[in-house]
Amino acid sequence: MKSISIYHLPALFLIGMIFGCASSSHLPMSERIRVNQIGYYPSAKKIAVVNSDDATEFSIYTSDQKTKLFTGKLSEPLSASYSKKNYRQADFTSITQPGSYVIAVPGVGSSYPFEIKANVHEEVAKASIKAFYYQRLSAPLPEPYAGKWHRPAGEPDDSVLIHPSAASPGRPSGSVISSAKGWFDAGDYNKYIVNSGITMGTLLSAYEDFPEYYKPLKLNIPESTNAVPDLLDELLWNLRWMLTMQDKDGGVYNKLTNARFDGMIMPDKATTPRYVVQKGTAATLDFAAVTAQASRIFKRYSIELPGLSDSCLSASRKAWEWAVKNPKVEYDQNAMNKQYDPDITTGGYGDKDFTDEFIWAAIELYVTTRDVSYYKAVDLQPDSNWLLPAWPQVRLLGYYTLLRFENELTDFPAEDKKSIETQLIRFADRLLGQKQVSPFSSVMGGAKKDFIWGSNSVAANQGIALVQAFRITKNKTYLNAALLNLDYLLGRNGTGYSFVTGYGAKATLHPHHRTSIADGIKAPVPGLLAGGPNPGMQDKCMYDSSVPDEAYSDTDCSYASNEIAINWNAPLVYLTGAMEALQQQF
Ligand code: G3I
Ligand code: 9MR
Repeated sequence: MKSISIYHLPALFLIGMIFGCASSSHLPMSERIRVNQIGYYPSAKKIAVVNSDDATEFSIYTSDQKTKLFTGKLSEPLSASYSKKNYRQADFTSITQPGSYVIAVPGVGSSYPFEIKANVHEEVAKASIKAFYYQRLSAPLPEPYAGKWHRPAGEPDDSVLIHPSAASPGRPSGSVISSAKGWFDAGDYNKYIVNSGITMGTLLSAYEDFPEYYKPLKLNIPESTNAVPDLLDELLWNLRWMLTMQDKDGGVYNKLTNARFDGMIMPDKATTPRYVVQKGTAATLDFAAVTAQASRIFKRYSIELPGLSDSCLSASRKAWEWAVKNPKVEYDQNAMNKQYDPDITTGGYGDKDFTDEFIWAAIELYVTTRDVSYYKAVDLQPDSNWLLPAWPQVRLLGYYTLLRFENELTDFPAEDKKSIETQLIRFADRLLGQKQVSPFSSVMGGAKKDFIWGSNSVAANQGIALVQAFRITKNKTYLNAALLNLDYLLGRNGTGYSFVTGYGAKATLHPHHRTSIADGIKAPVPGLLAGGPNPGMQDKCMYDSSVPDEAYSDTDCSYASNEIAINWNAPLVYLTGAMEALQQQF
């Protein structure tokens, strides 16, 4: 890649301020200039990309386009890996002066406005957590907390039917349990343990990695006045639900669901019968991991939440024991439907391989209890094939935990520690390697396989892996790359959208999210991360492009590219929180 030259900025800035440079004559906004639409930290890397064959120059103006601060040279054209369009980079890292700006490119137009300032991602970091509040079931969302998105309670889930697939001696088919609270999963109103597992693990890890950042963070939720940090209060809403999903024998139901997806209605209008469905090994182990991790975190809050930590730990142990006795119970929805009625056609989250879930649960139990028998119960590193966390792939969550506590774990063998650290660095270096091929300068998009259903969670989870590598090496290359992936999510990408509802001049407006569709309010519920480009286009909706990094449809039809989901928002929470917490390092 050719180096990008910029004029001597401080001098130019000074000249601009003294003489007040000419206005750009208000170039029209052009979506061909891609920026992080929220903004940049003063001392961080700042890149925009411009889709142009022939432009050579760019200028930075104040966002009213009245004052030009400087002019710089665009890079040579870089051909995008999939669309083959020409993009040129504008590197304006040297601008450190806080303010609100646009980039203007003659013949192209001006960019969406963005800011340069400290704490620039604070609002989006908070909104990404508050988004979970908007997903709460079983309680109304009053206006003081929910603003214009206030609404009545959805699904009380206080009398949920035991589906025949879930019948057990104490709980025959058709009997009723209470399984209230929780977040609804995504655009649909169902609650799935497997997907809650990675979501909760990611949120709890954000807290464990950055407690000093999260402790004072206020989200304006009903619990904001208590002594528990708001992030923990919010995830407690889902934890309380998860705890109800364990049968008396320790096994955990895969999901709480209606038989089929609701129409596009508000949650209080969704009143069809709800079932808990079949226990399974993946759900039970994910539950064991989450409750073990929650137990050690909530131990510090035993005055505010008496007994919670102990209940979590005993639930976790029981779940582990069930899974050891039932190590291969797959959730195969089609097979289940052949055997039982009614048929269940909502999300499957059907995983077939439980190796990673065993490793994650064993590690969380070991770290919480310091009982080395959990650690020894699994082959910790069955292979060196590291895969980014995703709902069917949770092994890395366990490794992150081991590294987080490595200095406190007296029984953690030095060779295991060394080998996990080495593998993590190798993994992060592989991610950095992909970055070279993307004109967007992000690791995200460097490989075609990044563009799966929920690809934006790939970008966020890559960011987390890079933050983990930074934590153990203190090498800022990883941290810088993590921030560039956040830039990707907030607008510097092949589509030009900021994928977080409510944040960015051109942000996702029409997510496949029943509440946003049915509430009669123009603006979608804020802080939600859209799934993102997915050339699979399984929803058969209208897409502007089928190119991997452009195959995105901002229509509420598009569940394959424009749904939202808790397991996608959680890594956004982590990544935005980490960038805010670590911003002094840039
Ligand atoms: O398992 C194969 C793997 O072997 C292969 O290498 C890979 C290649 O792409 O595909 C893997 O399967 C994919 C699977 O996710 C696991 O990643 C499927 O192609 C893909 O269609 C599937 O997408 C899932 C989608 O449901 C459809 O089942 C998404 O991950 C998952 O996030 C999404 O979840 C839905 C819930 O079911 C219902 N609630 C909304 C939620 C979000 O859309
Ligand atoms: O709304 C559903 C969404 O939450 C799921 O992720 C998606 C895939 O399972 O399915 C959506 O529901 C659609 C169904 O699968 C097919 N008929 C249209 C439904 C709503 O668009």
